[in-house]
Amino acid sequence: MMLKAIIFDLDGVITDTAHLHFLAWRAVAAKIGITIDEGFNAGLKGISRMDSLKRILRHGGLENAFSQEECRRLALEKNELYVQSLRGLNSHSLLPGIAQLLADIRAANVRIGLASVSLNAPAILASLGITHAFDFCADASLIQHSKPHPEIFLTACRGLGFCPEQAMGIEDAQAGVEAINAAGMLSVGIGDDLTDADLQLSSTDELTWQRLSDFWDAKRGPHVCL
Ligand code: B16
Ligand code: MG
Repeated sequence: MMLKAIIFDLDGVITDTAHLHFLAWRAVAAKIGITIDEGFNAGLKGISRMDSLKRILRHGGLENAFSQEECRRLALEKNELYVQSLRGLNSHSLLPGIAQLLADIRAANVRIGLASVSLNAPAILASLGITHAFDFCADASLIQHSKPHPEIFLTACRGLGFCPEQAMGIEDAQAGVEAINAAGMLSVGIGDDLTDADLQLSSTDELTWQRLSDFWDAKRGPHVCL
C-alpha cells in the first residue's frame, strides 16, 4: 500500500516542550502543596491541560478540594508560566534530525500532518519557523477527547484526505502510541519504554526517511507504485 501521510506529535517529537510543561506544573503544584517529579510528569505527556491538572490533584490526594473555577484558575496559571517559557523557542529548538526528516518527507511527496492536543501548538510551530512544513494541523480546538483516544489522529488523517491505513504516526508518549494504534495507523514510538509501538526508536536522531520508508515497506508493502 502506498504511504500517503506521516503525522507528527509535537511535544517531545518535534521539540522538547515536555520539560517546560513539567516546570510549569511543578511550580503550580508546589503552591498547593503537591510535589511532582519527572517520573510522574512522563504520565502527563499527551494528556490535555485539564486532565493533567486532575491527575496532579489526585496524585496529591486533593481531587475534591477545588471548585471548577479554582481549577480553571490553576490551569490558567500553569499556562501563563508555560507560555512565558516558550519565548525561548526558535528554529534551533527542533529536536535532532527533525528538520532533515521534514524536508525528505516533502521531497518524497508524502503529506505531513500534526496531531497535538496542545492549544499552544500553532504558536509553537510559528516560533520554530515550521508552520509551512505542515499540510494540516489537528490541535485541541478541533477535538473532544485527548489521547489515548484516536480522535486527534483520525482528525489529522481526515484533514489530509487519507484513511488511517495509508498513514504513519510518530509519538513520544504512551497515550499517543495507543491513540495511533487505535486509529489503525502504523505507529513509531520515540523512547525506550514505548513497547506498544510498531517501530520503537530511542531518539529523534534515528528518525530518517530511509528508516521510515523501509519500515513501511516491510509492514504494508512498497510505499510507492512499482
Ligand atoms: P496545552 P502533544 C500535549 O501535547 C502535551 O504532551 C501535554 O503535556 C499537554 O498537557 C497538552 O499537550 C496540552 O497542552 O496546555 O499547551 O494546551 O504531546 O499532544 O503535542
Ligand atoms: Mg508528545
